[in-house]
Amino acid sequence: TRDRNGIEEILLRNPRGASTRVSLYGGQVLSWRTDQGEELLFTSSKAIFKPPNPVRGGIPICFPQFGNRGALEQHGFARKKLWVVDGNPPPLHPNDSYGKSFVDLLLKPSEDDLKMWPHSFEFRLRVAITAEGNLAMVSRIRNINCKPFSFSIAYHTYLSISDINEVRVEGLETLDYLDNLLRRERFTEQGDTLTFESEVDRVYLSSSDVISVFDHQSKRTFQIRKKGLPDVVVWNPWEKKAKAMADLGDEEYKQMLCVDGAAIEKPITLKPGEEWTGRLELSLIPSS
Ligand code: TA6
Repeated sequence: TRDRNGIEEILLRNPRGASTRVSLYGGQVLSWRTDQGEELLFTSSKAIFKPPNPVRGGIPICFPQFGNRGALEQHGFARKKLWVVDGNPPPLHPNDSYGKSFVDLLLKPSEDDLKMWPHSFEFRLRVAITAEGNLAMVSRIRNINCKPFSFSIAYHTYLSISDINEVRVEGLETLDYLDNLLRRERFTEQGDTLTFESEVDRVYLSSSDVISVFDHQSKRTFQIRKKGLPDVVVWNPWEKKAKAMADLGDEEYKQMLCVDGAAIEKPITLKPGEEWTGRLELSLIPSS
């Protein structure tokens, strides 16, 4: 582990050298590197690593609310809280073991959080780097109190790409989506692949569990596999929005694309004692 601004970061490495780094601040994955040490996630050169700012990059966890419609601040509070390492988590499902290189983090609401969102929960996050070098994240959210609650969630995944003009996303064709740029109106994706020529801010609904992102220049193909996360957020701020964001370089929108496994359209409701599990696994498909 190491400290950045007094916040603990944990480095996970697999036998071949692939690695991921997780911060206790926000339970946020900050880095995912190949065996050769290439960084696969984007972090803004102007990211602010100082609470209570969210860190612009890696994989912030948007919980218990995605977006800015609802009682809470944009994307909820989980990404701004200090999580703790849980040395003795309840056993996970056998196919969630993900090998030996993992860390279990735990977030429980503080008194202040309960004032904002009066629901007692335990959010257990396992982050692992698998033997194959994949980045795996398993979220388990349990309702601890005496009344049901609902939440939306997204793994806000900033993929590092060479050039947004030469990226295409597959797995979203024919889906309906809510367009955040058009008052969240519902449309249907007409294209047989998604490419980018301007700002995109959409929530694709009920997608398949595998999404592929082809980065033409680097010949990299990211594969996003998810379980329990029916929706996919696709976001690129493009030039105008990027210039207006203090924690993003003016030209850096060209090197990032958010493709987030999420549950947004139909928030998840948990009865007391009930637990929800959401899984995300990112892999790099060797260039064909
Ligand atoms: O990705 C969807 C979105 O809600 C965008 O509208 C944009 O606001 C982005 O998330 C980043 O949000 P943030 O609060 O991290 O600046």
